[in-house]
Amino acid sequence: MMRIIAGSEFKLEREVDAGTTEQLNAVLNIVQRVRLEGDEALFHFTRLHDKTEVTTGNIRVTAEDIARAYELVEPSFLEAIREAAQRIRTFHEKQKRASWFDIQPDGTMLGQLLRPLRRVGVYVPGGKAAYPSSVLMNVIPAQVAGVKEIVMVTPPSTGGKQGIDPYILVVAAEAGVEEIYRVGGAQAIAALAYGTDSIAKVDKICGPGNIFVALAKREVYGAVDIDSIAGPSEIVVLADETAHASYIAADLLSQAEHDEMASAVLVTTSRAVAEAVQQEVEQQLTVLPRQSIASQSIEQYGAIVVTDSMQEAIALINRLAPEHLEIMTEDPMNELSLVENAGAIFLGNYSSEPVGDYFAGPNHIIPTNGTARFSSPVDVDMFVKKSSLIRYSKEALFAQGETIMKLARHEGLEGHAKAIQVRLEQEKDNDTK
Ligand code: HSO
Ligand code: ZN
Repeated sequence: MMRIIAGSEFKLEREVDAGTTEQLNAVLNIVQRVRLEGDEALFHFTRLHDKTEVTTGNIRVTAEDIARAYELVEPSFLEAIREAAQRIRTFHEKQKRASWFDIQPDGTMLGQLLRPLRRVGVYVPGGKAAYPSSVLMNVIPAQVAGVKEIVMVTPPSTGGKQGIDPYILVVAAEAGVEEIYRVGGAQAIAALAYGTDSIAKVDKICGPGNIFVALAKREVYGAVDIDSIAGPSEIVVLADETAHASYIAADLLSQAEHDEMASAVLVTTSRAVAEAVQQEVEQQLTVLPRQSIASQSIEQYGAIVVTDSMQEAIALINRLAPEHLEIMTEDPMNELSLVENAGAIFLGNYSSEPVGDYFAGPNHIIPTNGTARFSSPVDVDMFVKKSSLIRYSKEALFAQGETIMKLARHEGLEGHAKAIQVRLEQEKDNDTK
């Protein structure tokens, strides 16, 4: 039964898996060996952990593998994923930003040059969390940013005997990924980070994975960029007395079914809604195929919080900074203006979270575990880097040179001052470049 508690009693206590010392040591060893030994270690650990004989000749997924995968997937799934991809692309196109140049009256030009990362690696996990939708959510923003080379890695037998799950292959192909390797785990992360003979190194690694993948990403960070390390899914629903209990219960369960560690919380000003949702959750759980996962999540990390006022409810939400927030109140725009911390905000009765998980267009890779306080959903910017541009005119340097030298000398850096001075002393020179 989902507990009903008062606002003052609620604290989300959830230890997110940081890995054991043994796991960390295993990962350090794998990363180090792949860095030093390349393919040999990559193949070795794939044999050891994935029980698959991967070689230079068969590590890469071929055009025939893709063609075979297309024969295995349901045509209506293909149609649905194409429509989703289109919407996700349209949304992310709106995020594109241009380089800018600012020319000042003294002839100085300052600006910012935006360039896409050259090569990005997307990790696709095996097992129950191999979501085709997440492939789109990683690949499309990178493409929109202009990343030329997007490479995917995934464990060799996610689809059991048939090798990689055909749905994953088809979605990757639909998204336009042309380079896919049959490796996973910490060894795949290390190969992407440092490069081997068969996999060229990338500039950034993204995508979710198990604890070994998460630890490996942490370990290689610095040699490459990584995305954030995602925690279990979270949903908070904010409701007043006008909300529908059956919708709220269904939405809470939709995220509770992801993971035993997922957290689904209702914050409401209405005692009647709280009680109705509690009953609905019990009832709806009985017919949910993933009942066992969802009920563990609900028991451990779920709660119905009744607050005395809307202000108290919103203060609690801002403290939690949830990954997903649904606002089901009379006019959600009123509450929206007070929300400061939430990764994705769903407004009104018809914006159920799965709409955003699959189809609306915004990214479903969103900061978890309170990190929406300072970070954002995956977007095009995450695949772009910026270069500062400085072009001084002679006039500007002459006007500001003394001031710059003052700052340099204060720091004891005479060489810096001289670099300015040598120019100021060339006054006769009428070169204005
Ligand atoms: N709600 C998940 C994303 C997802 N849902 C994928 C279904 N498939 C984390 O935002
Ligand atoms: Zn979901």
